[in-house]
Amino acid sequence: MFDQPSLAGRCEDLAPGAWVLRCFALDAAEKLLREIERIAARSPFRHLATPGGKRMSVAMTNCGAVGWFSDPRGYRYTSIDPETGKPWPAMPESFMKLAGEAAAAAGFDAYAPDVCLINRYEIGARLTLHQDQDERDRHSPIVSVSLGLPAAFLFGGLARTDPQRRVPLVHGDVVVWGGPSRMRYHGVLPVKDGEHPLTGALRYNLTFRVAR
Ligand code: MD3
Ligand code: FE
Repeated sequence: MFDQPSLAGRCEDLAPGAWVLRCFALDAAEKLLREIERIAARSPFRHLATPGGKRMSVAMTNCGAVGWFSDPRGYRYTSIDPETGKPWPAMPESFMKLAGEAAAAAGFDAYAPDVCLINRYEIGARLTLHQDQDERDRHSPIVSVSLGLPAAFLFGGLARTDPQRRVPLVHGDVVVWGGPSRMRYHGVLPVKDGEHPLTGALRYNLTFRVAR
């Protein structure tokens, strides 16, 4: 599983169960960005409040059968976008295709995510160290796709205080987090000032999950 010859040079293993697929989403990137615009036209990006009442610096929206949401009552998945009162936009075919191909490249067959959380980072936006533990299914991998400005990703262990590694993630990189890496602590350092030809001063990250 770690040394598939067809992926030599493209598939880096970060840790058991975690693979970086460099450039995997490059060809699809422009199509993905157009889909993000269509999704955001129906369920706009918003800065959610944490249960502690702080405004998150990352703006978020979702597509799929459910969407991730946070407010002073807590973190949860909802089938209706609380801001529009309507279902979250459907997951585009191009999202499903890319996520399925990435999961398969890392050895996970028949990947069927029911949500794609879309994060939008302005310059300086960051994600503090956390675990993704709001999904009922903790066995299926999470697939993440980076678009636009680069970022430094922090990759820790299963305890908050475990040492962290910094992994640079650039436009087109895809990461698959499964098995023993699924519950690792992780975060994103503040995005540095810059310009990307396709996104300007923004970074986007898609995270596909099996939530229900
Ligand atoms: C490692 N997003 O939305 S994706 C998140 O770049 C989130 O926007 C980051 O963390 C971003 O929750 C990082 C990479 C990622 C996602 C899930 C993981 C890394 C992970 C789950 C376990 C271990
Ligand atoms: Fe996360």
